[in-house]
Amino acid sequence: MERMKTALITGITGQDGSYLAEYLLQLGYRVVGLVRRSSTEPTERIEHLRARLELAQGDMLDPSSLLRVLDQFLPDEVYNLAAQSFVQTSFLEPVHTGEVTALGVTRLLEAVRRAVPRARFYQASSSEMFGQAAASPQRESTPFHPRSPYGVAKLYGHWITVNYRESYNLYCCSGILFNHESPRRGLEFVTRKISDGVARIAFGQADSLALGNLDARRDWGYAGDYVRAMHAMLQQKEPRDYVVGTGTTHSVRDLCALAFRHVGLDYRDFVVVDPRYYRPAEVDLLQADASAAREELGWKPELDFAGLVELMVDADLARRGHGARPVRGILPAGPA
Ligand code: NAP
Ligand code: G4F
Repeated sequence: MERMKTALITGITGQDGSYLAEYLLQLGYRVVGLVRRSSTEPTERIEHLRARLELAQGDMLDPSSLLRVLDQFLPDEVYNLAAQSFVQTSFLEPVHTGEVTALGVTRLLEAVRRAVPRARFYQASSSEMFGQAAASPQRESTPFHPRSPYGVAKLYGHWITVNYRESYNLYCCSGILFNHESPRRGLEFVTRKISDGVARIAFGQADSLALGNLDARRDWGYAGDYVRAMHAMLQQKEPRDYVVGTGTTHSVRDLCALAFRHVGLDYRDFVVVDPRYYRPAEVDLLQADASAAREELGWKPELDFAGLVELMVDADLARRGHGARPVRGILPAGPA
């Protein structure tokens, strides 16, 4: 019988960490999650998995904690999902973002190199690294031009991963993932802000929704689909980096139109543009060319954009409405 593999996930309390933990448990892995100390319980997204997970305290800012956890659990696979991941915050906290999202990767790679050099390592790189992209769609060879401290920090994390692969012959991969969303997405990101806003407006808990740049375009997919690609990258013969995305692009305005239409409302009656949500430098357009992931990993997304938006709005309607009747619009057939 094959030995049960151990996976360590940093960022297990985040959106992707929760879906990846679910997926790896389903595949029969022993799953260990790195969790940092907090004055409140940050484990809401993994509550349903708690009995099947092992959690270890550690922080991407503290190298000794990373080494201790690797020494203790000796993982076969390490998924580095921990980051200060919100672009807007990176303009307010550029140094902290660099410490966690950039240097945190080196701290973890050094610990891997010392404690478990044969472990396979996944780095959560981002389409934000393309930023003001020179070409569309973006593939692995498209030049990078990040437009935020977050994008710059991710680019450092990306290259240090490549460097450890080339310098020390570690099995390290970067997944350059385009935006992926779900009902577990943080409320500050635009998709979830909109799905939650629609639910609050439908139930009379708000009268409007303030947003920033409605013309920005993103390649939005479903987080549950993307964690399959992370795992597949660590099962190849040779390590390499892959772009992962749907290949379709939509504006924030398209997203609003679809989300409000799902409950029979017109977004133009509720959405107001508030310059507070503009960014000092914007990424106008992202669109993935994920041909390599499709061909070499056999990866493809299952849920399309409309399905994703409906899933998210339905989840927020159920969460906000508790089965009540909306005061505006209609309740779609989906949620009870
Ligand atoms: P997320 O929901 O914001 O989760 C981030 C995770 O990092 C949380 O578990 C957080 O812990 C943890 N973390 C933050 N600072 C830490 C520290 N100092 N030490 C240890 N853990 C720390 O992000 P996500 O959407 O799941 O994304 C996962 C990763 O993929 C991130 O690296 C993100 O930058 C990258 N990425 C995301 C997307 C996307 O569209 N979602 C696209 C490309 C790349 P707490 O719960 O304690 O805050
Ligand atoms: O949802 P967002 O905040 O995501 P963003 O900046 O694209 O970053 C996300 O995706 C990256 C992958 O490309 C990840 F690496 C990163 O960790 C994160 O998960 O904003 C999307 C777009 C932006 O152009 C923003 O300006 O929506 C625009 N937007 C317009 N109004 C808004 C708002 N964004 C937010 N968060 N809030 C608004 O009110």
